[in-house]
Order: sequence, then structure tokens, then C-alpha cells
Amino acid sequence: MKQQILKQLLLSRGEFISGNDLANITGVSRVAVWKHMETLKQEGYNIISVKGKGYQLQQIENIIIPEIVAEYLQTENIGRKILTLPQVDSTNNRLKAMLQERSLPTGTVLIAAAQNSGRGRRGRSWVSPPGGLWFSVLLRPPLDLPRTALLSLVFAVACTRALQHYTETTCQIKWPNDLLIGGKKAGGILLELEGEIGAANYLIVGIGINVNLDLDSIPVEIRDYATSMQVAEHKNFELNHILATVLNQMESYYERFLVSGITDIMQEFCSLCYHLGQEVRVDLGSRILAGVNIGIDEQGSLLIDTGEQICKISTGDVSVVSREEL
Ligand code: BT5
Repeated sequence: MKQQILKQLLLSRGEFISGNDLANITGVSRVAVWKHMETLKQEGYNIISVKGKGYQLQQIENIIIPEIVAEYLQTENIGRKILTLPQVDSTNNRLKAMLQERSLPTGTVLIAAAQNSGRGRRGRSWVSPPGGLWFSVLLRPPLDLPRTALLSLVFAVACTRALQHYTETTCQIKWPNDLLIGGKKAGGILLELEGEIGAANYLIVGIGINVNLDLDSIPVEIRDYATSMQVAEHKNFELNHILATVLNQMESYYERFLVSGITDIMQEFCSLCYHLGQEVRVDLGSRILAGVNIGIDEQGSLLIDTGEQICKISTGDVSVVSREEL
């Protein structure tokens, strides 16, 4: 019922809707409407009530309503079940915890309006204030571990294609999983497997996209190399629509990968690569490797020509940084 009320508020597109109308549409009493409204406010929804006018939901473009996402979805599995939360530590953590308690269908999406402990790779943190898309997708790929790891690159292409629908600014990928708009990071992907090596129980694909984040919501420490769709395009976007587009692209690329393998997708990845042909430095943790990024092989490894040899760098344990960032 709470979701129904939220949906009606959203459908009012920022206009006031009276308690009476809400009660009639949803078939509950005005007191019940009021109670649900209080719960929604406590959950963090920005609802104002004015006597004689009713209720108004503010910042509507930032609210995910699964029924609205469903209107734009063209998928069979991914996003057919969407769970929403106003606030969470990390959607990856929460989805994993949920799976301990109950079974969820493949393709389930858990999305939160904000995360207070969003995670990047290798223990790094991910800034996730309201206005972004912070979500995790549950998959059960029928693949061995090395091929499952390639999904990080597959979904990077899918997300970039989705972002291209909305931006005039160039969208690229910085190997392995950074989504760039105008050369700055606007999103990232975190793949987490659960189960035995070679027999994964499930895969959680965590995706973060900075959509309606203004400059002030991007911490100063990362402002030089991070951006958002709003900063790049000077306007706000509707999260429901973007989420559906991303999920549509994800399923389409996932199916392509399962049926035809990585070759074509890898070519696409390379054509979207930010550093291709450029001199880069790769932070290996213990040392820095310098050379020219000459491509990515079919295992998803970055190929660096140091002048003396071609080094293969596998995903997950390195980050590529340009000279200026060092
Ligand atoms: C990533 O890690 O890029 C993967 C990010 C995945 C986030 C999603 S959100 C939903 C799901 N739930 C989670 O808890 N996580 C996933 P990595 O390549 O390690 O990049 C992390 C680095 O990016 C940080 O060390 C910062 O320098 C920078 N960073 C942090 N927050 C950022 C943001 N919002 N936008 C751009 N850069 C950011």
C-alpha cells in the first residue's frame, strides 16, 4: 500500500494531491494515508503536506518506483523484480545478506537511494549520496570463473551504451570498469562471486552511476577526476528511465556474451577505451609499470607494451592511472 501511495505521489509529477483523492484511488482511509505518509517521510522521502492542498513529493526525478521502471523495461529477467530501499550500507552487502534468508529470482535488482558504506574494488569506498543510481543485480551465470570475470567488461560496455543515450559528452571506459563521461569517472562496477571457484552459486553485479549529483555532492578529494551526468550535461535526469535503459543494455549484452562469446564485445570495449594507444602507468601495488596500452586480450587482460616486452595485466588487481594522476 505504501508503494501504491508513493506511486500516486510520483504520478502527480510534483503537484499536490489531496488525502481524499489518495484514499479514493488506493481504497484506504485518510488516516491510513496519513500513517503511510509519515512512514515514507521517515524513510527519507521528501514529502510536504499543506492544509487544504494535500501532499506533494519533491525531488521526484530521484525516486525509483519499480512499476515505472517496468514500463520502460524490455528484459526477460534482469529487473523483473526490483527491491528498493531509501538507505543501505551497500547494495552488494544487503543483497548478499538477503540471499542467506530467502531465494530470489535471477535478475533481481536491489537499489537504494543512498549508501552509507558503498564499496569500490579492493576495499575502496564509493561515495553514494541521493541522486545517483546505486544498485546490485543478482545473476547465476552458467560459466566458469575466468569467463564470469569477463562480465565486468561486458557490463562496462552495456552501461556505457546506456549512458550514450543521454549524454552529448563522450562516454568511454577506463579499463577495467570505470565509466567515464568527458574523461572523468561517472560510474563504476563491482563484481562479487559467492561459492566455490569453478562453481559459483551466484554473482552480484554492483553498479554505481552518478546521475543527478551536483558538484557539491562530489567530495573535494575526487572532484578533479569524478563527474556526474548532471555536471556534464547541466540538467537532471529521470532515474527510473536511466535504470531501465541500463538494465535493458545489461541483459542484451549478457545474452550476446552467453551465446556468442567475448570477441565482438571486446572489440566494442576497445573502441570505447579511454587509454587505448596512450602511454599509461599501471599501479601494480608493489610497483608501477609504464608503457603503451596496446589493447585488451580475450581474457580481459590489459596489454602494456613497455618497449622491452608486452605485459599482460589481469583484471581486479590493478588500476590504470594516467601520468597526470600520479
Ligand atoms: C568502482 O570501484 O568503481 C566500483 C564502484 C561500484 C559501486 C557500486 S554502487 C552499488 C554497489 N554497492 C556497492 O557497495 N558498490 C557497488 P573502484 O574502481 O575501486 O573505484 C573506487 C574509487 O573511485 C575510489 O577510491 C574513489 O577514488 C573513486 N570514487 C568513489 N566514489 C566515487 C563516485 N561516486 N564517483 C566517482 N568516483 C568515485
